[in-house]
Amino acid sequence: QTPIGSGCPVHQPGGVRALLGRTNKDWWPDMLATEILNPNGSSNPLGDDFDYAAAFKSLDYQALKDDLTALMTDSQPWWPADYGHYGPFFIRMAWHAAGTYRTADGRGGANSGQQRFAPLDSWPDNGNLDKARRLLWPIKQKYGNKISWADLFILTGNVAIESMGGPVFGFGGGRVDVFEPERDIYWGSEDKWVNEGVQTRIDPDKNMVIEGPLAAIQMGLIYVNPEGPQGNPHNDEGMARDMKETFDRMAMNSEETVALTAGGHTFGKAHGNGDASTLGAAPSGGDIAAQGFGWVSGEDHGGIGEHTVTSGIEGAWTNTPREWTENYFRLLFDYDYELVKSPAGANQWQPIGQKEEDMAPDAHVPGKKVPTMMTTADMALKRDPEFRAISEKFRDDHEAFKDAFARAWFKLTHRDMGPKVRYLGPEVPAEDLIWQDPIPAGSKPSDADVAAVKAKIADSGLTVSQLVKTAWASASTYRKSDFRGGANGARVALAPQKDWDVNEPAALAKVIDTLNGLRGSMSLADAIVLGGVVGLEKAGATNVPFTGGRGDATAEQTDADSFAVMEPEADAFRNYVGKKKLAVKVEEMMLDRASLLGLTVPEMTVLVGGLRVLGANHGERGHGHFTKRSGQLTNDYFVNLYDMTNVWKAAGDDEYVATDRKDGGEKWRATRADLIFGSNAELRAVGEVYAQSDSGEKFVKDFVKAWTKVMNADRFDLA
Ligand code: HEB
Repeated sequence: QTPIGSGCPVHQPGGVRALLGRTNKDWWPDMLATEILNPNGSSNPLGDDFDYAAAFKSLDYQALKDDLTALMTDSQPWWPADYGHYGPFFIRMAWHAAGTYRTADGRGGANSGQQRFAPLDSWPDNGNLDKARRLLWPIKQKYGNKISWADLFILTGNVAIESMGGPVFGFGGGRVDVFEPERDIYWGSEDKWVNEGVQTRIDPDKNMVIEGPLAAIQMGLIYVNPEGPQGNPHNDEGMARDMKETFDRMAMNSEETVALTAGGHTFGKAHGNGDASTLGAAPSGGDIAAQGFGWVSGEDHGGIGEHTVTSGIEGAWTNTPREWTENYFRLLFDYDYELVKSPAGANQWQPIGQKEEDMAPDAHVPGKKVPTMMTTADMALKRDPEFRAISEKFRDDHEAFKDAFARAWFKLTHRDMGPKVRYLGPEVPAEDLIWQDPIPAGSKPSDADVAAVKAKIADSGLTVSQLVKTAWASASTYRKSDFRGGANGARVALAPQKDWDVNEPAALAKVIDTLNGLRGSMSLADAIVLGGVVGLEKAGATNVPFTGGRGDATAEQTDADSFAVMEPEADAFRNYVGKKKLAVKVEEMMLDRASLLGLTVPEMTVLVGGLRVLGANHGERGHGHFTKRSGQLTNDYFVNLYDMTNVWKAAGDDEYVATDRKDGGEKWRATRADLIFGSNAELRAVGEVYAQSDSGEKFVKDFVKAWTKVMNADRFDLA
């Protein structure tokens, strides 16, 4: 594992890290190890049969929204609302829930309610959001399983915006809660938080770019450091660069970035009116009596209300912090700003010579007026030339700003929900949006059509290897993290996927052409999957299930750039390694891909073993092709891998050769992705089951089941 700060050139954007990095146990050694009770799965108390979509449909949606609206102004003594309105606080909660999303692996984001768990509940940037979530508890308690926490966070953000007169584009429910931390998410390997001065992740002088899939600039932040790169308020260029890079990694362009930041900071205030050093531990390290609250103030006044310290920055952005107005850009442009320190010692910018009517009301002391402020990040919206042009446009055209904010907010909060068919509720916008990866509805082919196309594929001369590779290429892009990719839509036939090296473009095009020539009215997406069925049946499997009804997307419905981040740098299932030097081991990438496909260890194992003997390897690569009966679905892969007459030796970069123990003759070649099934005790234990003499039938059955799971992973239309 390469330490951060080494400037290692393999840390390129878009890379994948399956490593755990720093884990909750590393951060909080005293945390109760509940995971020992559920080593194989989930601690979900609702059980596998719980159908959230059905529960949501029985929700009295308007009653819930009315309760949320009332909550906005129902100030509680244990956490008094600024300006008598919790709206801004809840917007920040929703934005921080959604804002951990990153495009490279689709992980993070709002769709599972992760903000309730470590490490996110204790990230310095999520300071005091424990209170926001607790304010929602009576409502969650009242509506129970009909609204998930994950949906509630986002809906509350929407209601907050609406209740302050802001523009909202819509809401889709359907986020299913998890009940434990998602341990498959890599959040970085640094052992210090941002407030402990951890190294910032972009540093041109040290040749450093943000590592792998990460999207935040320092450990414990959602995006950028509000005070400037590494806290330096004078690095204008670096501030804008950090904002562009981090927002890009969560699928936002500069216009969306400006709209979101300005729109968000139209509301509310920052909190730094006190001494940050008196704050107690974050929730995950907090005292048991604090009952999940963190950052408890050690000061006599309790550190609430006017004394709150969160980011350490103090003050409102506008003179009207509980209303949607045009004041953010007006104040940004109408004043020059000077650098000042908040009471907590943070760098922030204050308007020079501010008129009294432009000052903000104090959040708690009636009648008191205080200067407004801007963070260094806000200042970038006028100091960076590209941001400035957008900001000026929004200042001059408020309707354009409103529309851009509403749309960007909708995208921010729904980007990780996948296709629109997954959205629930009465406020789902009718308009299709390109980032939803729209797919026209398919129609289910009749049994007769399926049989006819099947027969034609079988007679087409396409080989088992061609059919299996093509179906795998199509379906295996799926990722459960943000529900993108998969066979539906047949985007494997469109740019950029058709040109990905891993897909062997020329060979793929031939198969697609042939399938297009014989599929009749069946969608290409269905024909590709049906081709896989034919391939498996030719290889000896029987009763391979097929569920038609996929649609075909067009190039216009496909945002090629947003698919580019999904290109695999390696694919152990096809024994493929691209030209780019990998930041992590190929077997770690295999684990990462299997996790994104939602596979278990046995499913991953049986798929690799089966795909090898079917001839699914990339190109002509014979590595791991441990069989003399190519194209037949047998357990030869495991039998030969565990054969003690072989001696394995490294023969080059990620290449291994097996020779016969007696005569020294070469027998097989393999990669790390093969040999890991022999060297890792757990993978070996599973592989041995498939190599046993009693497993022939089980092997085929399990392979077909896992294969079908991958082929149908994106069939949300079936649920
Ligand atoms: Fe924000 C707040 C920063 C973006 C919305 N912010 C805030 C603060 C800070 C910030 C520092 C303060 C906190 C305390 O409390 O202290 N942001 C920031 C940054 C960024 C941002 C740096 C990037 C550039 N925001 C954002 C967005 C949104 C927001 C995107 C949405 C849309 N915020 C917000 C709000 C608030 C804040 C609403 C207020 C809260 C209260 O009031 O509580």
